[in-house]
Amino acid sequence: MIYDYEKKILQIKIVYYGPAMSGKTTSIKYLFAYFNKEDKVTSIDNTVGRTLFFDFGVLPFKGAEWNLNCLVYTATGQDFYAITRQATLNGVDGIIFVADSRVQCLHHNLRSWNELRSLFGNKAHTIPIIISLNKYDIENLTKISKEGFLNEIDFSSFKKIYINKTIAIKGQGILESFEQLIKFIFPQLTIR
Ligand SMILES: Nc1nc2c(ncn2[C@@H]2O[C@H](COP(=O)(O)OP(=O)(O)OP(=O)(O)O)[C@@H](O)[C@H]2O)c(=O)[nH]1
Ligand SMILES: [Mg+2]
Repeated sequence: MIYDYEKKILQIKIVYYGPAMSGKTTSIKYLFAYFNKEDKVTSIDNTVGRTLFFDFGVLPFKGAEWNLNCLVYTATGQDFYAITRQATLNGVDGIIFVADSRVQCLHHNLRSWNELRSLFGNKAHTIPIIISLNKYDIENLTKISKEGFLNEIDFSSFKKIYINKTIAIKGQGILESFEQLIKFIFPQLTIR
């Protein structure tokens, strides 16, 4: 978090993290489109749209006295670029962990979750985290339930954690997750 007292701007950093192909880029694109800022997302990706390094954009919000700039990133899920994930997490204020809710993806989700935890050490328990069980629209396949995932991660040791089912391709739950994360970071603030 960075305070610019002269310009009265508060800057925070939010990172969408999670295993490859879980829907991080789709989520951030929906979020920016919702705030009419779809042209403000810069993606460093390959020719088939897989994230190479990160996606990045700034969402500005006006407050009565101070303005808020949310720097939003996605980390690449591909392991070939794993080294970039640590850099993307530098100075982060809140995480949206995008999991693939299909039961066969549980192992991948947990591997990514454990990596995130190890990159943070003890700080992992105090940083605000939203878990997004994404791709909940996919039919005919067993899904990971909210309770099921929370039981896998010893969630009671986390201070600010919230879990939500999402469908990023339709934008379902994306705003709710973002708003909940902002609430964790600034309990007094309502964003517009
Ligand atoms: N059915 C369904 N497909 C989704 C959903 N969200 C994302 N997808 C699809 O899943 C694929 C991967 O989505 P991305 O947003 O590129 O995933 P990512 O997490 O950014 O992937 P990496 O950058 O490679 O780590 C794309 O084909 C998306 O259209 C969802 O909620 N439901
Ligand atoms: Mg991506």
